[in-house]
Amino acid sequence: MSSKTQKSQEKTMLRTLKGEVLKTPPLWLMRQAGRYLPEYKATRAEAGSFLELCDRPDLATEVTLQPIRRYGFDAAILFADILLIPRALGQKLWFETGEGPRLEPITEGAALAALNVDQVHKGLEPVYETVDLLSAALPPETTFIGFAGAPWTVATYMIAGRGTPDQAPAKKLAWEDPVLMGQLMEMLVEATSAYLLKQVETGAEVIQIFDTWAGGLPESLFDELVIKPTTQIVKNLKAVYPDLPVIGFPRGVGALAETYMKQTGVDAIGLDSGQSLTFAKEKLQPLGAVQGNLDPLLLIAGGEAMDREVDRIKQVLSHGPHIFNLGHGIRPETDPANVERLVKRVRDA
Ligand code: 1CP
Repeated sequence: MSSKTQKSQEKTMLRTLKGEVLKTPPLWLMRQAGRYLPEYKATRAEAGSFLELCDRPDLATEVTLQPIRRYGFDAAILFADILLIPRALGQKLWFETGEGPRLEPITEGAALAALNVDQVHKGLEPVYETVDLLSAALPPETTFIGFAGAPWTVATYMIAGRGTPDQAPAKKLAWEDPVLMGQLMEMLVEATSAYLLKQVETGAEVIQIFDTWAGGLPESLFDELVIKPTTQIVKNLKAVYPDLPVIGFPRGVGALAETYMKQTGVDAIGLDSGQSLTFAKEKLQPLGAVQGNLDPLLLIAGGEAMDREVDRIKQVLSHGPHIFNLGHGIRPETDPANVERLVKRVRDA
């Protein structure tokens, strides 16, 4: 074992992912780099646009480091976006100011055939350079998380051409044209596996797979669109890096979280704010580490209400491996002082 590996084995996040139960859980927050921080807004303004920020390794590195400097989180997550994969496959991507992402929707075979999985690395080169810069720049105690969107969640944007409240366009396509849906899933499994393997090769120590829209799928679609593609990606990653810790975040899946952990082979699972902590303690922690699940709105409210919930989450999950986090990303209107208070509470109380 090299000295670099030896040192990284001691990081609290990696220890927890291996099943160790620590008195103080490691802590990081989804979307910890983002618009609630004035320094993020300044760097984003310097970049000119969100996509330009993703494409500038120096600036993407800077915004990844900002919350680490400010709060000393135990993990840093690569600054990028789940929609960079469709763009690298050849689908046009842009952001409408104040609205969100837009893509040219994929509704038929011809649009899918125009995408090219063989060129995926080329479009993602700036991300790999960011990973490389970060693996040299991060403090030795900070775990470096790489990530990608899960095929189903990425497909919901590729098919609708934008974010949707109920993912109806993608669900409808899955029922109406399962063959096309299957081909899209296959392409995304291949591209995502290649993307994540390259992130690990370049320096990421942990991988998180974001399946934001996994909730509310009928069980047959859940199996086809969430379980199967995720299982294949985990298998592809572990075939090359057997010890790589993988965190799955299938948001909003309730009791199916247990099936997800058992079938996909992930080492840990992210808990959304609606997940039952008793269920997590009894059914999920015996299978691996759990991560979550403070309500991001409570981080806006702050104060003693937040303190009480932090204490409750820590207490209920204290008998098994636990990574403290939110149930979803930090919202832009969050006061950075509340994040400071949260960090103190998790670590000191
Ligand atoms: O204005 C801005 O600065 C852009 C806001 C923003 C940011 C900060 C977007 C656009 N993406 C990101 C970064 C990002 N996205 C990260 C970086 C690391 C971090 O700090 O966490 C990560 C992990 C993501 C992942 C992501 N992007 C997800 C999955 C997690 C989640 O939040 O549910 C999803 C669904 C996206 C799509 C996306 N990108 C951006 C927006 C506004 C959205 C949501 C679109 C929608 O559904 O309305």
